[in-house]
Amino acid sequence: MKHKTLTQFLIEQQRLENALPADVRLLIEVVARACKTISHHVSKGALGNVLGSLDSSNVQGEVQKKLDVLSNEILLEANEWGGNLAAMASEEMDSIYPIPHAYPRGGYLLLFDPLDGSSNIDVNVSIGTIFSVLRAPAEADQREIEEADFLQPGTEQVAAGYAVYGPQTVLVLTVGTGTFGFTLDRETHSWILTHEKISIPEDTSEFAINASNMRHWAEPVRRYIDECLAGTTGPRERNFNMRWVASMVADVHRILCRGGIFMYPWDAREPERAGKLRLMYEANPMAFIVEQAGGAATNGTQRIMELQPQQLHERVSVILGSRNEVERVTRYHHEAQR
Ligand code: P6P
Repeated sequence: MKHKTLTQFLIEQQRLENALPADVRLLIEVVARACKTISHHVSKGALGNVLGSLDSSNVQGEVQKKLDVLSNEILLEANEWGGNLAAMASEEMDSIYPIPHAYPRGGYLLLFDPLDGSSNIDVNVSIGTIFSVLRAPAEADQREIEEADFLQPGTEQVAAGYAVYGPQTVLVLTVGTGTFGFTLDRETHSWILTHEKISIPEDTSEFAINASNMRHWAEPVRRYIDECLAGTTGPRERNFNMRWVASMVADVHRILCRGGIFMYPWDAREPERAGKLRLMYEANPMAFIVEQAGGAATNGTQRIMELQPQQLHERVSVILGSRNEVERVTRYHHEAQR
């Protein structure tokens, strides 16, 4: 069977679904090529002198891994010259990165977490790159791009995707016409369509949460997980399984492949923080990908993609995956508010 490459898929999306402006197609091709380079460095591990931490921290105050910084640089250098972007933003950079005046400026904004799951880098567990594409406001054409131009709800995304660097390197992508997966063929170095129109089962018996935080959870989360743990002896009348990779990309990929619910909810450890994960370049792109695959994504009470961002690096509570389970957890939150 002739395999369809990412390039052929994107051209067809442009032609058949009219879903893809040429600038966005170029952007996705360039990001995908950068992910190939990141995959190469990740797979070299200790042989490539890329493991371990730097003595620097990112805007989140987290110690930066060598691969975090390298991956960020790869994405910046790959995307700054193309003429399709006005600016970029990254988990690894305090402020936005306007396209240098040496290059032509385009009409899109690219946001990314260059290497998500950093705690797993040095122990050979799957990690990934997450990205989101927004339009630059038209009125910004005549002025410098500002951080406020990025603060758009997730419903404004024109594309989103991730690359998971695991036993296979897989690129998962949506441009609003469904969610598709491409496996990197390491012999031809091509992205090959291997997951056509991914669909998340509406029901699941598998939850993903960091259970060590149990005593800090809000009541609705505690209620939901307690019911799962009660299994056939409780109100759900069936047993549940648990997975927690501590790499959002790996957990979300499993859910896209076989269903499940992923939860990183608000907890009382830092009550003023809405959650751990970042809205603009983790939760929003993953929510777009999951919704396009028939799943759901809320912060416990609201659809994540409808949240109005207030800050570039703001955090959010994340409940996403199989629609019926996400709706149940969200219902428990609404019941607790009454
Ligand atoms: P914890 C990785 O650092 C990350 O941002 C997500 O990819 C992952 O789901 C979460 O944090 C893991 O957090 O608290 O379990 O280490």
